[in-house]
Amino acid sequence: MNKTPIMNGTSSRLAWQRAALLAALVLLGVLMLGLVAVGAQDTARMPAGVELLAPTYGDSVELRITVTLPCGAPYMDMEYWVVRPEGENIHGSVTPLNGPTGVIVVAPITRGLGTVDVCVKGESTLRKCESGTLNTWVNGVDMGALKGGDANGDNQISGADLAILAPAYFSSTGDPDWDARADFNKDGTISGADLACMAPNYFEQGEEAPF
Ligand SMILES: [Ca+2]
Ligand SMILES: [Ca+2]
Repeated sequence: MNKTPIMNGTSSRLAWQRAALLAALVLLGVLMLGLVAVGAQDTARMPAGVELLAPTYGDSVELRITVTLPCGAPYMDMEYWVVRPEGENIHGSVTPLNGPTGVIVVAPITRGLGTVDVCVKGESTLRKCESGTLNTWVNGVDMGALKGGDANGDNQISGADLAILAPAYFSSTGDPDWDARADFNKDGTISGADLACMAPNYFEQGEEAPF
């Protein structure tokens, strides 16, 4: 007779424990679903963020102008022009461009793909122009070797340049008759090497500046 109330009490405690366990499991389930949902949301956001950071094709490109300096000169001040049918023209300088083969990097170019005209002139070279294209992220145009001997920088090689070289012949840096304008190969002396740099181009004229 005394056992029944005890059994009823135990049964009741078990029922409460089961109900509490069930409630805890339901709560845990809700929390887990929430975490999965937040994770999914973050994953969904990531590609959009990456897309926004990446430049769109054609918005910003780079032009690399390769120039071979005359007579193996190791460096030379260089001026460059980039002409485009659409978008702004570009005019700049590199002082000095390191050689004997140097690369002028023009970047970023922001608008308009297609053909470009590129001209370069070294401090003692004739101006040279070539065509290039802006079709991809990094574009190259090779100007080849520039012709040296323009001591006075007027874009032609003539008696006026020889008249600068002649009085400085056989001089070295620091000598009273030294004239850096005639040191076409930039070796610190004015010698037969500079005359040989100038001679094949005598009477030649460089291309006109595009703007
Ligand atoms: Ca000249
Ligand atoms: Ca020299």
